[in-house]
Amino acid sequence: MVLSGDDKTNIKNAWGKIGGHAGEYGAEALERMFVVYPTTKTYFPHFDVSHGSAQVKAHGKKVADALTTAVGHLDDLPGALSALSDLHAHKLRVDPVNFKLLSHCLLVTLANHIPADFTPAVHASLDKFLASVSTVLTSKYR
Ligand code: HNI
Repeated sequence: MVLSGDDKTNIKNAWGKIGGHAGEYGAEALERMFVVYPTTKTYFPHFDVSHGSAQVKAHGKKVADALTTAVGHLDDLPGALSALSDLHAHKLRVDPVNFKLLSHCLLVTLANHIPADFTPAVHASLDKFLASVSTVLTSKYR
């Protein structure tokens, strides 16, 4: 998956629109994932996944911060996400299909919050971005 110059511009612009809401949106995406795809909860047996959970809010912020880091390193996602890649592959062992589910929920969340900016072209660029991040986070499985 190669991000074009236009993709990079679209991704940075869209992320810029999120401003200080990244953590909140990350938590909303997680909540959507847990509600819509309940099997994803099996990775979080130690979490309170109910609506408004402080754990989900805190984890949403972590995920969003990692994505912010990724947006800042679009030319070197493997380098920027190396430690997270080790964690997801070697320790957490999250099945790669789940990354598509979270990515979808992130897109739905963004579409709801920045509808005017969520054009088809921006949607496509964000989809490529999340697919690229997911590829990196699942690249050390084998
Ligand atoms: Ni993920 C921990 C980022 C997808 C299950 N995950 C993290 C952390 C970050 C993170 C950041 C915290 C690391 C730390 O504490 O050092 N995860 C991301 C990103 C994506 C992603 C950017 C994809 C866009 N993770 C997923 C998916 C699942 C998942 C799809 C499973 C459905 N992640 C976890 C689990 C933890 C985790 C489980 C540990 C949580 C905890 O605190 O115990």
